[in-house]
Amino acid sequence: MTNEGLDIVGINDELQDEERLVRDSVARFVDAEVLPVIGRHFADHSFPKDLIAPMARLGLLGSSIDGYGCAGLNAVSYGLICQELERGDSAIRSFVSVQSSLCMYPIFTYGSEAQKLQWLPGMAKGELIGCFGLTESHGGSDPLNMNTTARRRGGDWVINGSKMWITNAPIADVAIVWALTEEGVRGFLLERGMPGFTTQEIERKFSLRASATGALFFDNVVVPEANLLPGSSVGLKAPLSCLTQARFGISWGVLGAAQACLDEALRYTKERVMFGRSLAATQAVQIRLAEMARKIAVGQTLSLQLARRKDRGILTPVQVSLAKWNNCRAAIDVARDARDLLGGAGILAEYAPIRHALNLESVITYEGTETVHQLSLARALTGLNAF
Ligand code: TGC
Ligand code: FAD
Repeated sequence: MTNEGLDIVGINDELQDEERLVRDSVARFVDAEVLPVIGRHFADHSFPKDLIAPMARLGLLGSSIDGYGCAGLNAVSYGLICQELERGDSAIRSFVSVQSSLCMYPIFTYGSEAQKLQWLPGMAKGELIGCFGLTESHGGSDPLNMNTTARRRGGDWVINGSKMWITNAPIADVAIVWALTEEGVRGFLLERGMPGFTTQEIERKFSLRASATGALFFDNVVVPEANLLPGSSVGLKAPLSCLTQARFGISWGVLGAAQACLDEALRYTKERVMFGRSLAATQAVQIRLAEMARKIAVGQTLSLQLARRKDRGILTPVQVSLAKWNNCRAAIDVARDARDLLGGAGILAEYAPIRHALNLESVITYEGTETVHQLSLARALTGLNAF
């Protein structure tokens, strides 16, 4: 369970009863079903598919959507879900981020009624899995520079190109694919089994080993007009709006990973005796533990503030950039420091910090690298675009 002793700024007191209920039920699920198996999946480089159905039963897939079989929870609850899942492993939170924020959100927000009915109830039940294809191999930070094209042919579209680094690609039933049309970027729903549409798993990752990451290939895939997301405007606005949802969740999630690392560092340094006293009784170690707690508390305060703004409909993308940058940086620093405090034991699979630290190398890169978020904030400050 989340260690309430680590709740320095009293986040728990600021939560509504329903939000606490959501957090605690996800925390129980993570303790009972994620933590016992995640080390094996990380070692085996395999995604724990068996966890999808129980997560769906808890209402964790598309949890912010009202209707279509979804739970209709608020933004704070979504944040808490991400926090608890990532306390288990970033791969599990990644799966839920992609399913909920990057696939169900655009179908709900930009899809036709027929598309919503076709996909959302099954995705909420975890019977249908989605992925989101924006990045291409020649550079993810600048997604407008894409080579994937969609050309009209009669009443259909013909899609050619490829996407790289796509979470859930190997297991997805549907891919939200962003392609360049004559008018600009548009979003399409590509279904597994469409002729010319193939996926390939990326193997031998040192990070997010329990996540299924892959590439998407499109070789003259014929996609009916009914599979265009009709409500999305031309350009990057729609995909960026999906990223804002997912980045918000990540800003909460990474703090769960950081909490797990601080928990482990506290346990270990209290027990480990060095030079006749416990490591935790030395000033240098105490200062490092206090630094970790400070970073987590600041991140939580920021994320809760932004979640309340999200629920009031006044959250801006730049605010989310600040939180994604701040909290990912905080979490990776905490994880690396926790790993160091465990000494040689810190590289063993028995302890969580090395796994979290390795995972966070991906999390600080995807959904906009640290530099991308720094430049977004600086652009807002200066009015000058330095990308
Ligand atoms: P920019 O000027 O920032 O925005 C273009 C237009 O879009 C508007 N906009 C939004 N509109 C609605 N909702 C939002 N949330 C919006 N965010 C932005 C914006 O107002 C603007 O509109 P207008 O009318 O002024 O034109 O666009 P830019 O082209 O300058 O963007 C530059 C940059 C670098 C910030 C952007 O390209 C970027 O974010 N790059 C990073 C790409 C990235 O993050 N890729 C992530 C791929 S998905 C992924 O990694 C999933 S991992 C998932 C997991 O496993 O958990
Ligand atoms: P690049 O864009 O090539 O960046 C390389 C370096 O250059 C970075 O340090 C970057 O900060 C820096 N840089 C770039 N531009 C500038 C600049 N103007 N000034 C200074 N420095 C700059 N994408 C999807 O679409 N869907 C997914 O589901 C998805 N899942 C992912 C899962 C994993 C495990 C990973 C690792 C990635 C995933 N991605 C996904 C892709 C991810 O979003 C990209 O990796 C990310 O956006 C960075 O793109 P890139 O890897 O091409 O790096």
